[in-house]
Amino acid sequence: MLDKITALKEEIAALTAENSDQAEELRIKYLSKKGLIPQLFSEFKTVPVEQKKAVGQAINELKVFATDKINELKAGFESNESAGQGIDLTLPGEAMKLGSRHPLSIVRNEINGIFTRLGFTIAEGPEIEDDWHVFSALNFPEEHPARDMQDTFFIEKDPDVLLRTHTSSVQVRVMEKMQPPIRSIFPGRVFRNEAISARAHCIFHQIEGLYVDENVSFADLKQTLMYFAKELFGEKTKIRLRPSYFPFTEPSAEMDVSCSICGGKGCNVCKYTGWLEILGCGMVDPNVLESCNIDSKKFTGFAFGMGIERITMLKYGIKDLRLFFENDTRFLNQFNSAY
Ligand code: 2U9
Repeated sequence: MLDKITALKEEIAALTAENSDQAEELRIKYLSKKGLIPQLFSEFKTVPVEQKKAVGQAINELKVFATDKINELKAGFESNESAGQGIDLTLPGEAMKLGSRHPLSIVRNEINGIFTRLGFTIAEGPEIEDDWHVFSALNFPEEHPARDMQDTFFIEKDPDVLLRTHTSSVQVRVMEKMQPPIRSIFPGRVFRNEAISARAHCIFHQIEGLYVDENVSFADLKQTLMYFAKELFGEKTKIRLRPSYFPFTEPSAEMDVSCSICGGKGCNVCKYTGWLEILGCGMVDPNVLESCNIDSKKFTGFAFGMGIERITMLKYGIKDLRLFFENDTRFLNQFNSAY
């Protein structure tokens, strides 16, 4: 009898089950009323008196051992199978974190929107350019410093393969292909060989504009840019034009807007002048029109150009331009827009 109990104990110790049904079958086999262990209690009657104490103790221990073992098997499945139960599947899921638009994209899209509402189309062109489209067609004299290695990135030591320093090259490409009326804006990345600082970067973004047709005048330029400034900075914004020089426009001007931070009263953003310089502009030089096969006796045009980084810094009071390129989410998450 004691041998039988020891054998059963070894058998039970080795028991395994793959699910709770199998564990229940084992309980029935060993512990139910007609199970193997209760049967031992029946056989106990036949045990000689002198062995009764030891055998009785062994059967009781076996029962406790078998009960613990089978409960242990069951418990493993209960915790597995109940996973997923008790969860309310009708609850809303965890919200996915949405990204936000880059501030440069927000401002570019806003500027694109203002000009497309005025009837301008948007044109894009290559970032890798040749000397003609970046300089020669735009009336840059041979010895002009902007052609210098200091400012322009040349590729493979070939002076005719370079990274565009402005998007004006796209205007040239459009004018070469189309006759007026032309009314387009040209957003894009540009490259200049400059040391990176809080105010300058070797890669930045521009939007330039061009309107060429019969009888386009400086008054059209002024009116268009005044509308643009009021749309971007608010209805109360004033503009002023100061004479300037660019190789591709004549006459040329720089445009200031009244400071949107202090309303023109003077603050540290406008350096206590009340004005912020936001763009350059002018009437397209007749030489440039002729370079692009447009009759400068019949057509005139105005053009303008602005740096998106600069406008974004002024609009949001951002002090360091390098923040735009660092992809720090603590900076980027602060911008949210329908654009
Ligand atoms: C053609 C004819 C004329 C584009 C112009 C500017 C003035 C200008 C600068 C602003 C800040 C560049 O990003 S910036 O450094 N741009 O001041 N751009 S007029 O004139 C053109 C362009 C193309 C065929």
